[in-house]
Amino acid sequence: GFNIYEYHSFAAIQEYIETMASKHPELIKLQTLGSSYQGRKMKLVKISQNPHAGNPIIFIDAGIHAREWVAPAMALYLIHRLVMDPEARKRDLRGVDWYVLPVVNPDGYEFTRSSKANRLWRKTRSKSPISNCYGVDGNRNYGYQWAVSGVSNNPCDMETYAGNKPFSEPETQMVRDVMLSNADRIKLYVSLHAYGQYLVYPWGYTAELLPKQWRKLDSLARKVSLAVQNSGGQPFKVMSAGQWYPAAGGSDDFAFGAAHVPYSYTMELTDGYEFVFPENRLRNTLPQLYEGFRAFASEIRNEF
Ligand code: 0X9
Ligand code: ZN
Repeated sequence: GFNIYEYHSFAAIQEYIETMASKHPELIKLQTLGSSYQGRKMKLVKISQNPHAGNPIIFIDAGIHAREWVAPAMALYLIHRLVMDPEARKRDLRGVDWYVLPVVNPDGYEFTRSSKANRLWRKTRSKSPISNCYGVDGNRNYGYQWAVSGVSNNPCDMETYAGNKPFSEPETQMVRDVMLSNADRIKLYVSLHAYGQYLVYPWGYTAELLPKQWRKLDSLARKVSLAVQNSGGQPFKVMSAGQWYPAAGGSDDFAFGAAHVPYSYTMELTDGYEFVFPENRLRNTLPQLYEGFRAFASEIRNEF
């Protein structure tokens, strides 16, 4: 069987999703978004008790950064709980639909699994047309205030190369298209990352500016943090992404600024282990974090 408290290959994750969808066709619909640079099929998992109700959508993605394995693990755990736990299903699917994209950067993810030397790879795996280097930082590649801060324009930079233009990467194009084609219904977007136990909101591209709705973004984040803390987890540090450190071209800023998603966050999971979160801690940590998503859902359900 599939152990939800373990790290899995992209192929195993896909197979799990397919199996879940075929066992629960009344709850789960899969939408093929396209293929990654290296040809891996990207599937959006749509979980809904009533797809025709036009419920507000909570859109969660994970794994845009290859090495942050705990993020896809959390996204899969969300799917698992929402579908397999009868309590959670009744409570957390009421009045909201969940769209989950568990691995935004499957090529990078597989690269980090391929050898110990590559474990800390972050970027995509596209070949640069202007150098012998590989990869773009997907979270610098979104087309809102693209490249104005916190980026490198060197394709060989291992961390923050923004790409030669916004949305140069098929992977970020697919997330963009999910956001834009559901823009009227997505009320909450959360991009899962690691690490540091931060829950940050726009703007990310600058430390000088907060959205006029920042108090709402801030107070929802604090409720989520409290819910996680009340279940035994670590609280989140809550602030704007730019107050933490300015970096442009993030998916959170695009969701908020271009797709007009009213609540948009980057959630940096876990603290104390940097990027390599031990597999044997997933069993304790994922259920604690789930309580944060439960809190998200109850607020979104109430407000919209
Ligand atoms: O730098 C990032 O992309 C994120 N941190 S990570 O360590 N996972 O790489 C933070 C992104 C916050 N959002 C924006 N700066 N827009
Ligand atoms: Zn990240």
